[in-house]
Amino acid sequence: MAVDILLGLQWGDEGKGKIVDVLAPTYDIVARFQGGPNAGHTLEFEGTKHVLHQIPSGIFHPHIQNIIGNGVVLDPIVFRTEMAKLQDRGVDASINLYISKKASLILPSHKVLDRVSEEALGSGKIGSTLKGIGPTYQDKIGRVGLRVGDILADDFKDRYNRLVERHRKTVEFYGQTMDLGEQEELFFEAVAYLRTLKLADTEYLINNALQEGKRILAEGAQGSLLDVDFGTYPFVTSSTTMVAGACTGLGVAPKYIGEVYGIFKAYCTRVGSGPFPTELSDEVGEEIRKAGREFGATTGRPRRCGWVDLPTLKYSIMLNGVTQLNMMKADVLTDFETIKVCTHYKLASGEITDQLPHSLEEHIEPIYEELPGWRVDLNKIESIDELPEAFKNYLSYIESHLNVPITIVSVGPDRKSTLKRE
Ligand code: 2SA
Ligand code: MG
Repeated sequence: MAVDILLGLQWGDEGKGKIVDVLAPTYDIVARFQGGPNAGHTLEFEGTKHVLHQIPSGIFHPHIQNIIGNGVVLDPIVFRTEMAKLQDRGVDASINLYISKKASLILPSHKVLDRVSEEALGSGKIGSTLKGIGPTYQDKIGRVGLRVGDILADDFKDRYNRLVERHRKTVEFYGQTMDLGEQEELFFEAVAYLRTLKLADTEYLINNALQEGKRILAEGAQGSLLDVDFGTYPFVTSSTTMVAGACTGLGVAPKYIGEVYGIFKAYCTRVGSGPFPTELSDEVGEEIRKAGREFGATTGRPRRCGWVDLPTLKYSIMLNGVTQLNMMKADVLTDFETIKVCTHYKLASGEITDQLPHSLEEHIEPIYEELPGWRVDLNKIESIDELPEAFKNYLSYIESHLNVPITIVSVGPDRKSTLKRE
């Protein structure tokens, strides 16, 4: 009787969607607890690729109940498109999808606010996905936001108008005008569609399921280093992306938390602005980007690439209580003669440490250990025993530093390129 949690240990895009998809068949419920359309979870199977933004990655399995929890910010317009895309693939998500009445609603005006606020920050911008995430969470914490359950009230339109008026004043404060164009119409059409779905008090659904001994998987979005408290603030997203977020974002008591799967890539990427100690701004970084097809699943932005960074991984593991590690995209490093691993930082003061300083924005020199590459196309490998020695050494090296077992290794985008190591 537990809720297992799967989350990213880096800056997002670790490949969480793929692992949820692989683990999903053993669960009864898959739930999203934070974030919203800023997420892009890519799943590939039977030769096709599918990107999910707000809908949990268990949706392709008809026996699984999928829950959009109260901690999520939901954009009805994006949601409707997502549902239609699933329909095109023959998946009727309305059957096994439940949406918390307490989830926050992203209004078209939140997206305008997101853009205006980024423009005002100029070169100091966060690099947000412009999906309205920050402004919607601001309204939630400011206690003026609208929630999914509100769409059932008779005065929803009035409340909507009042909130948009507030937003209009803020936009004007920035010296801009708010033109919502056809977005408002699309929003109300999407809201009407949302009313036809299973809106629920999902905290009861989850807790009742727990009592019945059902298995629940909570699917994190973004990554631990984008957490609003512990990430590289202010270059973070506006939600709690760590384990604690699953408790508040679903209504689960900490005593029910079971396994915590920490997902990380064999290297490291980041989209948007902010510090990234092991970033490679040279041709090596470019090579990783090409080989790993590192472009944002939501915005298409090229991702910044670098070597794996053990101090940040240790930090994320510590704060999340990770019990199992999953290493993703190891196949991308096939062509490298040597692979670098950052084990420590040299801080501006000269101190050498494997702990994160207060701000990663200070000048940090990563200290690397260099390991031999494997030069074998891992993509073709179907069992753990066939893995080349050099790659096995890379795994043990990382495990010995992180003190958590790597139980899954992914060596290609497809479902079947997922090797279990237990
Ligand atoms: P936001 O939009 O307010 O949450 O942006 C704040 C920061 O959080 C980063 N962020 C992300 N980083 C990686 N992946 C994300 N999802 C998409 C994907 C991103 C994309 O899966 O590829 O397509 O570009 C994601 N969402 C938010 C963002 O870059 C800001 O640094
Ligand atoms: Mg992603």
